[in-house]
Amino acid sequence: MSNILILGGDGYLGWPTAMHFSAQGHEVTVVDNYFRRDACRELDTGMLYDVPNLIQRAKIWHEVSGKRIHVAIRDLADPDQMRSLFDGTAKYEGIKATGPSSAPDTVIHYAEQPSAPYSLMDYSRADVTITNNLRVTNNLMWAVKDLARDAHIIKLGTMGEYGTPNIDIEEGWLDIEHKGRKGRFLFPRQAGSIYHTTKVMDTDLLWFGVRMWDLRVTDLMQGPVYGLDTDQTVMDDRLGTIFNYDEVFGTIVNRFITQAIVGYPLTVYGKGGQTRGYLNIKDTLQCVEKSLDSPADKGELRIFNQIMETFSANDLAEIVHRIGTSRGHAVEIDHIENPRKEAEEHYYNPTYQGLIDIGVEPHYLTDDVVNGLFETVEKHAGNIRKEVIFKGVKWD
Ligand code: USQ
Repeated sequence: MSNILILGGDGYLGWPTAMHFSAQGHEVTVVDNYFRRDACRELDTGMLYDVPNLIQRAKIWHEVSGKRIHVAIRDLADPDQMRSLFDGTAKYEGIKATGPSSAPDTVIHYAEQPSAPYSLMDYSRADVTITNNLRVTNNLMWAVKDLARDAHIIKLGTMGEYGTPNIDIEEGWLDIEHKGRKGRFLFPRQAGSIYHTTKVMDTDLLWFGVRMWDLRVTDLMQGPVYGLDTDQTVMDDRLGTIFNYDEVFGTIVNRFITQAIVGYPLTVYGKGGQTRGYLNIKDTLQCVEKSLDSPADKGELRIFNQIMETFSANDLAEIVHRIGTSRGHAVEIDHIENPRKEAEEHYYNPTYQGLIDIGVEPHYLTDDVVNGLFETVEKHAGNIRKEVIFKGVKWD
C-alpha cells in the first residue's frame, strides 16, 4: 500500500482522487488552501450544489466508508508549509487530527489555478495564476529533492501545453534530426493562455529536477474532463465533487449539459471547429492509479497524453442537442462571438497510447454516458442560475 499525498485535494479532481485511493486501502493525505472555493465565491460563479469543506468531507467519508483521510489546510506557495508535509512537522485537521505515518512515497499534484479564462481576466489574476502554479511546483520539487528523494511525483499537466500545431502531437517528446545529428526533446509547446503557459513552465521545472537530481516524475497531459460520478461520490450525496457550469471554472461538456437542462442556448464559441481530447472523470482516476502502480523510473520524466477521444465544440453541441432533445429539453445551439483567442479550424492529431499500454480502459462519451450525466445534473436543476452561465470574459 502507498502513502499518497494529494496536493489540491479539495478540487474537482482532487477530492474524487482522494476517496478513490482511500477506498483501496492506501494511506491518503489531502492538502488544499481553498483557492477554488474562494475564487468561486468572489466571482459568483455557477456551482451546481454546495459541497462541505475538506474537514467535513473527510468526516463524512469516514462515516460512510470507515476509512481515514488526513487533512491539512495549507498554502503550498509557501515553501515552509510545503516542507512541513515531508518532515513531519505539519499540523493536521479533522478526525483525531492525525497525520500520515511517514513521508509520502507518491505525490499527486493538482494544486494549481486550473482555469484559462481566470488567468486572462486581468493582470492580478494572471499574477495569482503564475505565482501559485510555479511556486507550488518549485516548492514541491525542492521538498521531494531534500526530504523524500525516491517519491514519485504525478503531476497534472494539460494537452493545452502543445496548443494546436499543424503536425501530429506525440506523447511529450519529439525525436529531431538536425544537420545530420539526432536528439530527443520535449515536444514544442505553444500554450494558448497564461494558465496553460504555467503548465509548460511546470513541465520545464520538473524536467530540470529530473536531470539534476534524478527525480521520478509522471506528467499527465490531460484534456478537458467531464462528469461528476465516481464509485465513491455516488456513495453519499455529501461526497459529490465541486461541479461548475460557468465559463470560468466549468468545462465544455459539463456546461453544455447544464445549459440544455435550463433552456440556455449552447454557447459554441465562434465556428466551433476547436478540437480537443476529452475524458470522463472516472478515467482521470484510472490514469492516475495506473501511473501510481507502475511509477516512472528514477531520472525519468514520463509523459502521457491523458485523453480518450477527440471532439470539436460542434460535435459536442450536436451530441448534447440530440440527447437533450430526446429527454424532453428544448435545446438550441448558438454560435456566439468567441471570447477567446484560439484557432477555430485546425489540424489536430494527438497520440494517446501510453496510458492504454499500462492498463487504462477508457470510458467513452456514449449515449448512455451522456444520459447518465443529464440524469445527475437534472436532480439539481433547481440550483442552476442562468445569469452566471456566460459573462463574456474576453481574452484579447
Ligand atoms: N468552448 C466553447 N463553449 C463553451 C466553453 C468552451 O466553445 O461554452 C470551447 C473552448 O473555446 C475550447 C474548448 O471548448 O476550445 C474547451 O474549453 P473548456 O473550457 O472545456 O476547457 P479549457 O479552457 O481548454 O480548459 C480545461 C480545464 C483545464 C485543462 C484543459 C485541458 O479547465 O484545467 O487543462 O481543459 S486542454 O483544453 O486540453 O488544455
